[in-house]
Amino acid sequence: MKLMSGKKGLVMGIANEMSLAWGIAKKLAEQGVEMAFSYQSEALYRRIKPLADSIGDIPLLECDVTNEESLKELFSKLKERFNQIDFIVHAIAFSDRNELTGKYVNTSRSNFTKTMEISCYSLTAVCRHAWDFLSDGASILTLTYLGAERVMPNYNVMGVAKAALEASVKYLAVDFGDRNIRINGLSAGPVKTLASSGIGDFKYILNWNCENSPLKRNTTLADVGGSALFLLSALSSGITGEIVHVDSGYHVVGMKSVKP
Ligand code: NAD
Ligand code: IMJ
Repeated sequence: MKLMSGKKGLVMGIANEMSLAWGIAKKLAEQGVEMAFSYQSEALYRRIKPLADSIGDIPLLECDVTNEESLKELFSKLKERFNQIDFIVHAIAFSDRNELTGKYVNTSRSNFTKTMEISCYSLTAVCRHAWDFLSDGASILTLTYLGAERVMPNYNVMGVAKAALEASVKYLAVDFGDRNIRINGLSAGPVKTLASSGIGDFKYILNWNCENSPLKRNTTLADVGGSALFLLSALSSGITGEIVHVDSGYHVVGMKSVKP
């Protein structure tokens, strides 16, 4: 008997084979889940179709989280396929890359709003649309980063959005709690993905983490997938409203410096 046999759910935020959401989907597939993927735009379809095909019969549904109609359509299509769902993975973030560098104080009003809408409010919107569709015992997971708690160079408005996302996890945990539905955040260490490529000093950040972390290595997709599986399964039945760190550099403050 597999850990997630008979469980059904939705994974949002796969862009390619490096995506954290893909690491999670692969681990879930090994444990017998039935799932659907949602993807942001048509351009991504040809990238994620082969990934989905490699692990089973997975409906691919387009959904731009900034669009209420698109969210409505996503859940109505999901309802045609599943009676109820047992888990949701939310692995979505976006900010203007020009503002993920330099000083936070220069954040524009329009990018602040956009970043908050996509990277924070979308979780609440998804939960609202899923309200009647989640099973007793369901589990929701979002992805976050240490830059929510501490100032990380260049993370800027994304850090502010992640702080609000982490607070949303706590409020949502209370809203859903009396229905035995849990919601948690997984705070991952730096991993090379689309969302981290092109970020200034990213190689330096990876090297710093690798050198200074207790495990002396960086976080992998398998690490993220394993922790996500735990939080989405009944093994974590008492855990809700929490931010769990799968980040071996988390505890270490200013140890060895690593040349950029
Ligand atoms: P990624 O680029 O593979 O995933 C980001 C996803 O967000 C993409 O699939 C993209 O299509 C989606 N997205 C953006 N705008 C959207 C919209 N309007 N509607 C629907 N989807 C939209 O990169 P990733 O690193 O796997 O990021 C996934 C999550 O993990 C993000 O929340 C990110 O903040 C978080 N995270 C990443 C790292 C890291 O180092 N890579 C560390 C900690 C947390
Ligand atoms: C992102 C920016 C600055 C520093 C960063 C990151 N560090 C890490 C990330 C140290 C680990 C990756 N991360 C945790 C994110 O949440 C990334 C979000 C993101 C990335 C991009 C790049 C491309 C783009 N817009 C983006 N929006 C959000 O155009």
